[in-house]
Amino acid sequence: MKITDIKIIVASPGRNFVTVKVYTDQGLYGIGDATVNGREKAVVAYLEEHVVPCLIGRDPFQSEDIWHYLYRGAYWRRGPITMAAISGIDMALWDIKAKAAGLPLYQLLGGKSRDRVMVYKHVGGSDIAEVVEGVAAMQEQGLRAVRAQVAIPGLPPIYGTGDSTDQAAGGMIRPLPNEEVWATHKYLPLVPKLFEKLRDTVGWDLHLLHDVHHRLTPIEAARLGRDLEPYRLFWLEDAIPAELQEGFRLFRQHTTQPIAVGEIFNSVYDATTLISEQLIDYLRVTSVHAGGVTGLKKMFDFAAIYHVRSACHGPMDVSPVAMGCNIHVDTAINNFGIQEFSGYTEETLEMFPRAWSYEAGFLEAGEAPGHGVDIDEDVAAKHPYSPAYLPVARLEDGTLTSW
Ligand code: CS2
Ligand code: MG
Repeated sequence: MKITDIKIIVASPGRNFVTVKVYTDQGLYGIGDATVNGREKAVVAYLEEHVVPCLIGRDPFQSEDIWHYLYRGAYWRRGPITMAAISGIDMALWDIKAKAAGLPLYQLLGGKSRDRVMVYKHVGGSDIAEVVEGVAAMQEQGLRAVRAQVAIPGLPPIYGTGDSTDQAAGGMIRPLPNEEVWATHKYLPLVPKLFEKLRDTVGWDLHLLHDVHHRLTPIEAARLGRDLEPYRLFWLEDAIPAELQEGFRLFRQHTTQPIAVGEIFNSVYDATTLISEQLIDYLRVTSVHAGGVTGLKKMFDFAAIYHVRSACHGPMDVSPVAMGCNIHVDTAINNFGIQEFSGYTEETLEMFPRAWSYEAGFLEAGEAPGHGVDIDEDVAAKHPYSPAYLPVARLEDGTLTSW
């Protein structure tokens, strides 16, 4: 079999998605996701100018060799743009291989280690009462795990704190990023109050999670971890900037709160210290940003040696194609932890016909050959690309800060 053409489709059914379609001389094609939120066109150029011309005529079954050809062969390794491009191609190649075998992708990755995968969804609100109500409603819908975020009194609405303005567009700002204000001293005392109220209301069976969006220093994160210990969170996510692997030593030594990180990682080298020193419990890499199915498998197998479990990033900017690949990997590996699933707009679901399904807190991969997700190009054509960005955060005195 030979690759004959590769098409890159950019569309915005509510969010911008970059989708790769790899064609072969046998009539089979494969689909991949190569979306980098807010930097979509950079991946398109990388693929069209530098990747596609090198792959025409190659054997699509050689996914491992093509992965290394694009990774090592480029000389310029790693980075979100390079790795999203590799991810998109890699997903499409695994899709072709599994379709040719007539098998769902998870069968090529070792078969089923579980029938369905546990997910967590998001609840936010402008005050504690609203969040508690939302989490209780999720529990009633059968969710086993919920991420809870609350707006911070005294600050204007800010991304990821749970204010309703944040939920509407998934936090994306058009056409250019706005600037938001962050104040750690207003946030730190609030979060334990939220989880105290949540435990009083929803009890101890439901898994509760919280995302800090990289906003604390290691010692601030240590304090938050300690203050949250009575409420036994499933995890505390992205408490400190993810690139400071050594900072997790300080954080880890002060709290028994399980720690999750990795949604911005694109290579195992981002996490070798974190994993080998057992500074984290959950690795949040996802197929679209960490090198596709091949990248995820390598990273989760390495993590398994140190008892670190998987927790693929799955917000709405991870397209249903990457979600499909995540679910197949989640189904096959032994060290699965949990899968994030924040849901999609109706238009997005219409644009990506799929075999995976969600029901009452669990996702199932489905039995269609390949990863089971396709793209409806007629629907895509109705939703042209529209620039959108995540916000930028500043401290109250104007200093630019992480989020
Ligand atoms: C978040 C994401 O899902 C999460 O845990 O941190 O929504 C993240 O903010 C976006 O993926 C950024 O594009
Ligand atoms: Mg996150």
